[in-house]
Amino acid sequence: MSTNLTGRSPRDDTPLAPVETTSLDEVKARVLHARSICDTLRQRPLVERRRHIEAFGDALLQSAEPLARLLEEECGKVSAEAWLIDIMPTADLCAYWAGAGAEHLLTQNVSLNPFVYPSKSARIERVPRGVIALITPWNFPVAIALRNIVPALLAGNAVVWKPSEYATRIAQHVVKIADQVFGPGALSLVVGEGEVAQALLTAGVDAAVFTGGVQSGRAVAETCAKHLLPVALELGGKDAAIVLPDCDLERTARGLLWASLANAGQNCAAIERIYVQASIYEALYQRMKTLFNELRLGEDVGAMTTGKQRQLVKAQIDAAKSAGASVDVLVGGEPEKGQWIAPVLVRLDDDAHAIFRDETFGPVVAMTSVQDIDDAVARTNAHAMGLTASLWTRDVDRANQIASRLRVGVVTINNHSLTAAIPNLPWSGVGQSGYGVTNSEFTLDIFTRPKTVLIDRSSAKREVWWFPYTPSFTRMLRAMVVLRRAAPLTTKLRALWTLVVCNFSRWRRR
Ligand code: TXE
Repeated sequence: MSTNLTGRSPRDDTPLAPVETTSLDEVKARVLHARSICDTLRQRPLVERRRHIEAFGDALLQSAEPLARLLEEECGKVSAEAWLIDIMPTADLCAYWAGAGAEHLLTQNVSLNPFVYPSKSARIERVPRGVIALITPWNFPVAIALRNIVPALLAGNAVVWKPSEYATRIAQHVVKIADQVFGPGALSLVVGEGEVAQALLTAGVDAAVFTGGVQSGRAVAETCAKHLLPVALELGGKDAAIVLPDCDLERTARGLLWASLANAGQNCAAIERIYVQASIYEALYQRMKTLFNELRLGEDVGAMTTGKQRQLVKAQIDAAKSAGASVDVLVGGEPEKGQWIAPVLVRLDDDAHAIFRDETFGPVVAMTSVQDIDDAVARTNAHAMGLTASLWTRDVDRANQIASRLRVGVVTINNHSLTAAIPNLPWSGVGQSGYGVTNSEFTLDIFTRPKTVLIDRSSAKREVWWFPYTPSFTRMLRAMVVLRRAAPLTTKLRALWTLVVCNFSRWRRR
């Protein structure tokens, strides 16, 4: 039986329009329908699919105003961030996939060694998987979803999407636009919580893409393993920023603040651990404190999208205070209504605290000093998650060397948390940050599979390796192995002679 998802706006507790959840039977029906149109989608020429992606991007931008309002109402974003993170990147994303990105879907002809494989040619086609299950979180409900929806549809798949229960109205808006461009059912929606997501995974889909927390990610991985379903997981992060003494202090202070607090810190690539070399620690802290106190809650920093997450972050802040951390709280307090947290700037003597260990996903800037670079690298790499990290220094050569030692999917030098918006750069995690790749041609591995087609135009009645096997054939194989391994020249010449003689006698029998 279907029920309604209800909710209140994180900004001011205003009730949100209820949304009907999808019953488990209806989930199966959506997947069946998606499968029924798979052939049609797959057979659309790539040039037509490219045009659709262009039109989809344009239609989304045409309806950006209502979309931005929904992002503010349903997720509590400040207006600037709704535009900056969820809406603006759509243009680049669709332009990339309609243009250079689509080239990666073209069939590749493969040249084969004509002596070993005479008269043969081969090609590799990128075949769509069929029906993709997409499960997404609430923090960037448009951007994260589109990074998967756009390449999945371009590749010729149908997508059945289970958005976060905290961002369903936004998803409905996106699906309505997709219906107009791709036709009904190419992108379809199922609404509900984890149970609906699990039902989707077991309803006969061909691959799954999940972005969300580690706990749910593990549940998804278990189900996919049971059903041998290919899956890409993008989970959380506990990103570190490493600050060297020769950094540009002003740029670094501003960059660290932004990347810690953008989207109220509800970003898997938010900076959650700042490791500063001791000689610059005090100066950096003082500058960050000044900039921090200039922030405006509600204009620069948005609300927490969920009450659950707000409680979790509050508990981490309280625990840090009890552990003796120095905590600056943004002046002005929190509005009475809504899910607000006044951002905090936390200073700790070491990183053995929950706020440096557990994913925070909230408006917290946490910093500590380190002895040297080796110390900073060791602490960064010690975490079970490894999504992104940044290095702040004027010495780019040195930064490049340090970057190669960091156990993360993305390293940014003198910046942080912008690469996910660049569609031709792969985004992936290490350890508990998941597996699978978002963006770039590498993401096509989850949306397509390579299919090899080999054509033989030989007029010979048999291949040398076909039955019957003879002693001369085995001698020939031995000679081929000798030719492929290190051996004295005389041995190689003897092998070559054997090969010619045996091949000739076998060829005569064709
Ligand atoms: O995410 P969930 P939540 C992190 C962040 C946060 C934590 C939990 O640390 O505190 O995750 O957030 C669906 N099987 N990130 O609770 O639950 C769910 O309905 C299948 C990082 O919102 O992981 C939603 O659609 N699916 C992250 C999606 O999973 C399940 C962004 C994500 O929700 C499921 C968000 C189950 N058993 C939170 N249970 C990032 N990497 O950006 C829930 N879901």
